[in-house]
Parts: sequence; C-alpha cells; structure tokens
Amino acid sequence: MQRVLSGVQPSGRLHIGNYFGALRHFVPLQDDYEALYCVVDLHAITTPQEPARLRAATLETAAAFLAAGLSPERATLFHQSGVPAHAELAWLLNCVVRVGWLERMTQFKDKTGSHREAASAGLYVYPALMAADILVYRAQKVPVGEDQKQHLELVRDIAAKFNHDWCDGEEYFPPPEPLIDAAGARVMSLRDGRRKMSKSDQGDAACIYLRDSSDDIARKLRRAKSDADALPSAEILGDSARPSAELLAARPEAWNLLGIWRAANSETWNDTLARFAGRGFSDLKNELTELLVEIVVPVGTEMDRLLADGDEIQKILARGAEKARALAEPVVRGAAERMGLLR
Ligand code: AQP
Repeated sequence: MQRVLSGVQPSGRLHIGNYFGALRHFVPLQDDYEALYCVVDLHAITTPQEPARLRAATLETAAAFLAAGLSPERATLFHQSGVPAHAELAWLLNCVVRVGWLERMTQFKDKTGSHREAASAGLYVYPALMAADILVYRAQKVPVGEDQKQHLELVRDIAAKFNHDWCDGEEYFPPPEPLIDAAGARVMSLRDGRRKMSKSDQGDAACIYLRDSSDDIARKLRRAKSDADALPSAEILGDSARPSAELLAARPEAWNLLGIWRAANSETWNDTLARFAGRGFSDLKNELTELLVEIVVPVGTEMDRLLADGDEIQKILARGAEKARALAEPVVRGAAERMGLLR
C-alpha cells in the first residue's frame, strides 16, 4: 500500500479554505493508502505564536481532522513535535538544500513582503522541514493545494540531491508526487477576493471558520464583498473547464463566492455558472449560506464535542506519534549513517 502524508499548521482557527482545500480530500485517502496526517506545530512556530493559543490550536486542528471524518484506526493522526525525527531529518536536509533553491520560493516572499530581514530563519528554511515531514516516512503521495506545488517540487529536488550525494544513486528517498484534487478549491478572503482566506488573517469577517454558528455564516456572507454586475453564465469560460487568471482578476469576489459554492456542492464550474447565470449576488449569498450551514455546522458541532474532552484528543495524538516514531526513526538513522554520522 502506498503511503500519503499531509499536515495542517495549528496557526489559528481552521476555516472553510482548509476544509475544502485539504481536510475533505484527506478523508477518502485513508481507505486507499497508508495515511499519515499531522498537526505541524513546528511549522506554526516559524511565525510568532502565543504558547497557550498554540496548544489550543493544536487540539483544535486535531479535532477538525476527526470531525471531518478521519479515523485514528484507519489513519495515523499525530502532532509533528511528538516525532523528533522530523526536526532531526530537517537539520540533515538543511545541509542538502541550496540557498539558491530557497531563494526562489514565492511563499517566503509573499509571507514576508518588505519585512524579510525580520522574518525567522525557520520561516526561510520551512521547505526543508516540509521535505523532512514527507521523506522521513518515504511517503509516495502528498495531497496538497495548488499553493504548495512549488514546495513539493523542491522536496523532490532535495530527495534527488540526497540520493545522488550520499547514496551512490540508490533511491533512499523516493521522489514524492502531489495529489491535487481536480475539485480542490482555492478559497479567497470574503473581504478581498485577491487574497487567500488565511488562518492568520486579522479580523473575523474575512473567514468562515469551521466552528462558526449558522448566524455567523449568514452574517459574514451577507457582508462579503461583491460587485454591481449580474453573475456570469457558462459561456464566459469558452472551452476551458475553469476561469482563467484574467477572468479571476476582473471579478475576484464573484468568482470566489461561485467557487466556494462549486467546491461545497462538488460540482463543475459549468454547472455552478448555469445555476446562477444572470442572477444577483444576494441569491448566491442566500443559497450559499444554506449550503454552508448544512456542511460546516455539523463539523463545528462535532469539533466542540471533541474539544470538550481535550484529554481524549491528546491520547489519540500520543498514540499516533508513537506509531509515527516507529516508522520515522529508522529512516532518519539510515540518512544520518549515510552522511557519516556515528550512531
Ligand atoms: N484559502 C485556502 N483555500 C484552499 N486551501 C487552503 N489551504 C489553506 N488555505 C486555503 C490548504 O489547507 C492546508 C493546510 O494549510 P496549512 O495550515 O499548512 O497552511 P496554509 O496553507 O498557510 O494555511 P492558512 O490557513 O493560510 O494558514 P496561515 O495563515 O497560518 O498561513 C493546505 O493543504 C493548504 O493548501
């Protein structure tokens, strides 16, 4: 059975972007793969985190895994810092990855903007830790959003260089492949359709969180940014199955709300456009509210139930970490030996 690995940062409250872009796709994979899903707390601390909030967000992220439908019996659910082999292999890989490669990573540039000098070194070498997360399990498949494709390419480069430099060409680390779901969505902020919906977004109105109530969802969608035109019809796509970058740039808020509908209803762009063609934003917002309440509120309610007993979640993570350590430790040992480190 092939192995998949993916992670979510406990850097804030989980939102519908995390759900439609990641969690919902994780669930069916647990039946077809040996699946490992981790709460990547070591990634979260690459930006400042308040300790009590980080602990709470770690439990909340694990609760979201479970509420979305992941089963601790079928998948290994754990917290990254519970498996020290991730950090250990990350150091070895820091000595493999080239600065020139890291310099090309657009996420670092996007996240730091003009404050590059003040960013943590951890944020800069984040891709080496991501490489370790995957390679320490020799995972063959990695479910990622479009935004992570560049990092995964780098992971493949790091694996190839390690194999070449230290293993006489033996494929010690298999090159992992992305699993990008065609129905996957990139959900944008409700306040600015050009920016990604993000956990670390300041202000509540830009995100629909998984634990939002139906009133919160209705209010946020009512106030979501819109424009003055009627919604487009399917003809605007031409021969393409999805809106082009030009279309997205011209009406980012319209495409975002339509895209959330499409993802939530698991349908094609053509079907979504056919449904809303020529109608106004208020119709879309009303129908989207109903649909999201139906999907999101049960997930949030289950998260609340699970979080009422945080001990149980901690036990699940601890058991998962124990299983993950048993897989990861021999791999990091083998890598260290190949590099000439005494064991
Ligand atoms: N807006 C989004 N639309 C679709 N998918 C998304 N993901 C995140 N935001 C969106 C997917 O969720 C998974 C977990 O993401 P992550 O925690 O590793 O970090 P991220 O992508 O940086 O998520 P955030 O919410 O934007 O967090 P912060 O604010 O901390 O940076 C990934 O598979 C990601 O593709």
